[in-house]
Amino acid sequence: MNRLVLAAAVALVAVAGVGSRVRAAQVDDTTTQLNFSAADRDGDGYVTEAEIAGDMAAAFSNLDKNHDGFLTREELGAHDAAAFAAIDADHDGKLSFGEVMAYKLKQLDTFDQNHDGRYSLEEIRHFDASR
Ligand SMILES: [Ca+2]
Ligand SMILES: [Ca+2]
Ligand SMILES: [Ca+2]
Repeated sequence: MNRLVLAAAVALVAVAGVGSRVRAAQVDDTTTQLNFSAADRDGDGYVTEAEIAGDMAAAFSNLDKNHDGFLTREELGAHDAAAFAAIDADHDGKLSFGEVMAYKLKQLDTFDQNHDGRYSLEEIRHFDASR
């Protein structure tokens, strides 16, 4: 369970583009597959938006140290200021879960190649390769 939450947290940090040290370590295919199977909760071979939301909620609450429903720069640690600003849609200096989800879904959207609203491992591989 801890490993799953950690994987989700790493995925969130990587997706958020914060923590450049994490991102500098190339996402290898094993990591992609582990993250994918962790996210594919019902094991049907596709990650849906609902499954992503579940995954993100776990990662989000893990990072939200003071549990106020927002992630601050302090809570995220080392970060890329430009990436933070890109996610912080209302520019209040903190990230709501809605902002993080919207950002992730927007990023993922272009990789939903057959536009069925879910992501296969192959589609996620393209996503990871693009980062
Ligand atoms: Ca699934
Ligand atoms: Ca917080
Ligand atoms: Ca905000």
